[in-house]
Amino acid sequence: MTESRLKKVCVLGLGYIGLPTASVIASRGVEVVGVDVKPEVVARINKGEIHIVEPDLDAVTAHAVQQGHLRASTAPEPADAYMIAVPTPFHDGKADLDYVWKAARSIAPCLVAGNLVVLESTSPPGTTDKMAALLAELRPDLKIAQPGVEGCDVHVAYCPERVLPGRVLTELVENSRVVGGMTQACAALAEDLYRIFCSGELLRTNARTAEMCKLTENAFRDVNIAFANELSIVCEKLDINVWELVKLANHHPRVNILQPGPGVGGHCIAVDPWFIVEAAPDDTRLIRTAREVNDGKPKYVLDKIAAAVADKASGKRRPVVGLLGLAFKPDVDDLRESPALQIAEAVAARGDCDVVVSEPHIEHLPASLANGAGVRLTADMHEAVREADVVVMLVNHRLYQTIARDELAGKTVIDTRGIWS
Ligand code: SAJ
Repeated sequence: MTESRLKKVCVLGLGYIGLPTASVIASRGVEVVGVDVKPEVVARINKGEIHIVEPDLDAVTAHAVQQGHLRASTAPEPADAYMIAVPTPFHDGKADLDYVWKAARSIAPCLVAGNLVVLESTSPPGTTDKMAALLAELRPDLKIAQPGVEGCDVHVAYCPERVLPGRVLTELVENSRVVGGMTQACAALAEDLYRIFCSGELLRTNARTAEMCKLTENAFRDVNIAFANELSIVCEKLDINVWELVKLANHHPRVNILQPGPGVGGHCIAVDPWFIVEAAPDDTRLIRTAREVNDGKPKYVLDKIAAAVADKASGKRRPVVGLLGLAFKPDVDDLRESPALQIAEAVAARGDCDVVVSEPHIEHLPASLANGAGVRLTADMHEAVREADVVVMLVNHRLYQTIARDELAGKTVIDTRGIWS
């Protein structure tokens, strides 16, 4: 990697994206100040510890802090480049950009000529333009980049993150990045920033296209998972094994169907397509329907569980439902927007069955389940299977591959991930 013009970087938001990004840049010997509004997060990072679960991130962060390259703070300070990686939640059909505006307001007093400001947070098209306009309003003494107008004091760009939780450190470095500059010069300076740590291709475009590119990638995946989920329902009606079907169809050189599941979770794929729907509500029938298909899948699974519980109810004792997995996808501990958790909450609320939950990546049940009568977490997945009359496979964690077929004998099995198909 070449010597960068950018010697000090300020990263705003030390969450699932900001913290790994700050740590990786610092690991290249660049001075990094990570900023977060939560004092407890700042204190922890300054001790060389992390507050999120991501393979190997603890060691990279600890080393960067020990070497003096990474510090955390609750307030931004002057730097050469600012990266904004704050949450952009979606409420009531609208993207909530408050954290972006707060972050922009917080760095405005620090800006000097020659600076670069990059927005990484998932955002509706046009957000970077609005952020630049806000900075221009707050700092009339500086020429802040505006779309397509070359010649500025402060460069502005949009560069979406694209890393897969669980593989963040590898993908941060190896994935190609779309670098959307307000101007050519902005894109060139942003490219310098990403070259510090990124070995993938850096693909230049304008900010608006880069914003849409991020949304498009996740909507593409959502639409394709919806196709698989719809197929799984059709196949069940037609008495066809969907997993075998998908495997066979994928032998065609131009077919690549994704895997059906209990629904789509996480804070990206289940959310980002709505940003496109919000931007063009009358022209997004497919994207909206895909969201509805995926959001409808937990209810479909719940109906199957209800039928199985009714079938097992004998009058002598309450049937036991064994739920395997709560996370939003395999091999992570993240329960946010998890369809498995949504299903578990609804089963726990039924009141006509006991529930044994296995989730190898957590130590305590989340609050939404912890108070339910007849719900308990076990660290032993085999026990969850052994005690259950109805076994529901919700998350195909690698560890579950050790559950033998014999253990399922005599039980009603609802396998939403096809691991026993
Ligand atoms: N899922 C299925 N079937 C599949 C694949 C996934 O049901 O065949 C489900 C998962 O179980 C999970 C959900 O979809 O509930 C999303 O999981 P994921 O692994 O597809 O994606 P995320 O949310 O972990 O990360 C995505 C990635 N985007 C794409 O692959 C296009 C990642 O690269 C992005 O950086 C991330 O969103 C983000 O932050 O936007």
